[in-house]
Amino acid sequence: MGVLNVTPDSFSDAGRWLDPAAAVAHGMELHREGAAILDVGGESTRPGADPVGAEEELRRVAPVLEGLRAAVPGATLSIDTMKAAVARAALARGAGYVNDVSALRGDAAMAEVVAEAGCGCCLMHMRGEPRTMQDDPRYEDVVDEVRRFLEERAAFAVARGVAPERIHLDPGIGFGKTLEHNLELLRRLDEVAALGFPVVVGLSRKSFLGRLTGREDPAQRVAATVAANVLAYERGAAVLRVHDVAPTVDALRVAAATLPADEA
Ligand code: HH2
Repeated sequence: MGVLNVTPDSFSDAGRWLDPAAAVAHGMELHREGAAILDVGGESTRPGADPVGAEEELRRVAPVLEGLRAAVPGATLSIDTMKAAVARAALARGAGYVNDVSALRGDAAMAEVVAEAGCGCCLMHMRGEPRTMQDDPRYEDVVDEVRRFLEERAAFAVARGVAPERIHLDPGIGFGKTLEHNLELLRRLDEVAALGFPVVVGLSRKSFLGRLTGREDPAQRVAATVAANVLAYERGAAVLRVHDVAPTVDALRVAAATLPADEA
């Protein structure tokens, strides 16, 4: 899954793809490099980010979705949003996947939109909301809590009519978690995968990798990102959400070739 942020304030690529033509060209490149899914977002969820209204969010993403739908018919277009109105408008423009970091809690109408469309969706764990989520997060056992939360959200989605085979789960690396929480989730990712739903992991260029490597500039965290993604893959991740598709694809080719045949 390639990241395409159409935002002025995302943590690693703020403002780079605000021009729709540049965003579409970047999405085409990510697809050419091997991204099967293009995740288009119009609202930053970085820690401390201010919320954006649905109208502005849609104004940012609509031309990009339309452009990508025409330019890369083979890609699945994902809309990264917590708002049902934005998801509905994105689905009408050819998106086939809803990436909701609130796991259907942010907007009461979201479950119905996903169920009616019959599209894929990603339900992610987040403690609190982006503005406050990094204020001293604490867990008894982070993996256990995340696993229970995701299990409950998947059951909620199914009860609202979302087909179980369309559901992906995401532990929400960096969303209301300390460095140690993120590492514990990656160490024990197999416990999340054991829920039986495909697992999405979004760790690309995130600040915990900066803490581990001393790299302050997110663009300098590509090697750290690739290493962590290979480990996530080996522990059962099915979808890797990344800014840097080409090095990830190379690394996964090598990782897949070295796994036992029935696990690759
Ligand atoms: N992380 C971000 C945004 N959306 N979605 C899922 N499913 N999982 C994630 O880990 C995830 C996500 C944050 O990263 P990014 O999009 O690069 O930054 P921003 O939210 O500042 O736009």
